[in-house]
Amino acid sequence: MGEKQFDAIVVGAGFAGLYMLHKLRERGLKVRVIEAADGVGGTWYWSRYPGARCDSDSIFYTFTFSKELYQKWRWPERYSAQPDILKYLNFVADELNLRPDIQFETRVTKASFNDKKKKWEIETDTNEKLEAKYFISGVGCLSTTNIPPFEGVETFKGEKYHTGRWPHEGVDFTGKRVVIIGNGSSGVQAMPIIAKQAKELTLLMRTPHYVAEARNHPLTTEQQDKAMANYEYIRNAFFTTPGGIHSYSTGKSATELPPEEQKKQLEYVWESGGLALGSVFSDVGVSKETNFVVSQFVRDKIDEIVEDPEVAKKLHPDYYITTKRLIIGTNYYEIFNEDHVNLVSLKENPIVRIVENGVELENGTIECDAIVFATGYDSMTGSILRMDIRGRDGQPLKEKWENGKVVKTYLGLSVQNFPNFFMITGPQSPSVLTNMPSSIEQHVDWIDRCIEYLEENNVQTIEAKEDAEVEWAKQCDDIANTTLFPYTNSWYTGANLDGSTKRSGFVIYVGGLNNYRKICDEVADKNYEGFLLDGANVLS
Ligand code: NA7
Repeated sequence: MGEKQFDAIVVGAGFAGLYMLHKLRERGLKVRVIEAADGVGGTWYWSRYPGARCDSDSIFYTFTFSKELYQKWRWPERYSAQPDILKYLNFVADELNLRPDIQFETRVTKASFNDKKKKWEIETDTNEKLEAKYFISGVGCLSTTNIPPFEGVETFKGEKYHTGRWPHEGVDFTGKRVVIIGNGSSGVQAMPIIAKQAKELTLLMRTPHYVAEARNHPLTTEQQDKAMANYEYIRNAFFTTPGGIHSYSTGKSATELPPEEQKKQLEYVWESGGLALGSVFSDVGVSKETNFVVSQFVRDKIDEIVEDPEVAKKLHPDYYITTKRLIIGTNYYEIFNEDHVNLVSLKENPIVRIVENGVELENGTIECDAIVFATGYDSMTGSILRMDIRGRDGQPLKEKWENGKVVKTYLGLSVQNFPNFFMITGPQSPSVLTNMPSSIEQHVDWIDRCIEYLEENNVQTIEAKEDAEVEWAKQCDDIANTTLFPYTNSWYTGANLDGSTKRSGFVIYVGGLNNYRKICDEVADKNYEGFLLDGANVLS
């Protein structure tokens, strides 16, 4: 095999790319990971905004495929801060000696399937041409930043930042007037920290969101020891739970409980902190009655915390709780009691344009020294489509997916007409609703097992069959339609992006990681049912 020829090219050196490299290399394959940054980490390399922190408990937000690796690392806090996750991924890269097979500071620009050679030809922004049998995307669902096309954005004379591309040296907002646009997880985490420094902080809010208290705290040595001893319990969550994480639940619908018991349970999870508002009752995602009980509880909490009733009312979310990702924050609602923190509802007072000295709203201009865009990502498909991926006959993936508007995959893993192309945490998989490392391990293990099968049976190519894609899209839609998800516009449907990229169909499998895993395993057990295999020893 030549210097530029590989068995597999993997894009991205975050959790996904690192584990994929490890697995395939253990299988004896020649693998190269291509990574745009100058270090490992993926999202956790770039997202260095103040307060950046994971919203899964750290003892679950970690690899569990190796007990030895799991037990070698101690998480310092209940929810890991970005620098600690980045340290962890560097530790993993060193422990598994992954760096020699990662090419940093390189971006894949194009990948085309050559039907004659049955190989992927990969081009990079460093003008290299590489060849591989397998082309695997580990680019993640939330990595291509979205700055909405506000008129005049280039005319602003102050500082501009996006939370997902924060300067590595940090930013000092002391004495500055700061406007922040966006109150998703990133904005909610950043605001209390920025508020401590800034002379004035104004949130321009399009949709109020539900924010549960994190109750983050350092982990004591005793708690860390317990996590190590509980390795099997933690690993088990990756396999048996819908979210790949254990979360407190009564196992009952709120409607089965008297109001005082509902309140007691909700108070308990509010005080314990974290994502359990979404799991305390079994049917919060499907029953309007239960959903109302939980969402009203949060609205009541907002009224208790925020002193000005007008401001509190503006902060009231009105969509079904958990149909957008529940946000985990620390002292978020509290900052609105501070005199120098202002809230503008964009529904009442929309942005007209960005001007030299601030943001012009319908009812006047807010002057500022810095604008923080906490406006999220071109989610699910943005990073995949940024690469010019071409399948058989040069068909661009962009064309097949109509620029991200219509996603067609089988299991979120494979695409018809794109042989030997795999996606880790791709659209139409459950990943964004889960603890990411749980989904990543499941995807990587499945792809690895598939490649083992192909190699052992001398199969040249594998790809989704067209009818399997149609059926999978239908399955994703059908399951979503039994829940409250379709009632809410969210980035799950691409609705946060302005312009042409709104999607049809539901791009997440909402049936849970545990069920998804079973489906994927059954497909493999049945010699890759729904896939077209082209090779010597198997019948497709
Ligand atoms: P999110 O969750 O996508 O949040 C983006 C925020 O930006 C959200 O409040 C959006 O409002 C707002 N936004 C987006 N476009 C606009 C425009 N045009 N005008 C005003 N406001 C806008 O991204 P995050 O980075 O916070 O979090 C991403 C994930 O990271 C999160 O789910 C966790 O998994 C970790 P909207 O709510 O759409 O009205």
